[in-house]
Amino acid sequence: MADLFDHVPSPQAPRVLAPGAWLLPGAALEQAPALFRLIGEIAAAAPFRHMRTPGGGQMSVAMTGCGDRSWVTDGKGYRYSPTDPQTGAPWPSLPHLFHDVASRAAAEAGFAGFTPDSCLINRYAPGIRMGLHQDRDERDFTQPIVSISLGLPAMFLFGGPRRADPVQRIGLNHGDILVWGGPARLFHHGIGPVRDGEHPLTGPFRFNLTLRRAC
Ligand SMILES: O=C(O)CCC(=O)C(=O)O
Ligand SMILES: [Mn+2]
Repeated sequence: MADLFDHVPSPQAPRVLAPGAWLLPGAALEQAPALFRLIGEIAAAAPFRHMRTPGGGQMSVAMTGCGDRSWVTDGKGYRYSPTDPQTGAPWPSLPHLFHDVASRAAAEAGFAGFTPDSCLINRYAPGIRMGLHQDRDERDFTQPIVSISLGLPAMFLFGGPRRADPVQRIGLNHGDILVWGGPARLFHHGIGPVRDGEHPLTGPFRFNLTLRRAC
């Protein structure tokens, strides 16, 4: 009967991508259904939206967030806001499960004591990508970024401190966690175009939870 389970994904050994950067394959598989349910609850209060960029464009990735503050962009720039500009209300609180999964992953990657206060939630439809960028709107760069992937697979582009540095291409699957901090904290990164597909949990989408210490 073993072959019945051959295709059930399971956590695999962590892989170092650069000093301070780790891929933890399948580390959130067990919690994925609960994480996805919580995304639905958050989105009921703070709906996914396509935010404006300072340059007048629009983000193609749909976003929402939770926590004491969440990342926003509009004509005034990039920043963390304690309230959802769309509703004027505080963001939904950061679920304990988000906190626990992220802080356990961070510890596994060598960042013990990570206490996120913010989570940006990204939703990618097929064809949508995220260009190379740095996460640099947080106050304390000694704190890592923890990124949890759910649903459709994607290609993570992981560069270096300079925009022109060579880029590694790392396949991300449902339940994978990435952690980058320390010497890799300001490395450029992005997501290649998500391919068409249908995931049993998330349907035609990839979701990404990015847990941060914003303040
Ligand atoms: O979707 C991802 O895996 C990366 C998201 C990201 O880099 C961000 O939200 O800043
Ligand atoms: Mn980022």
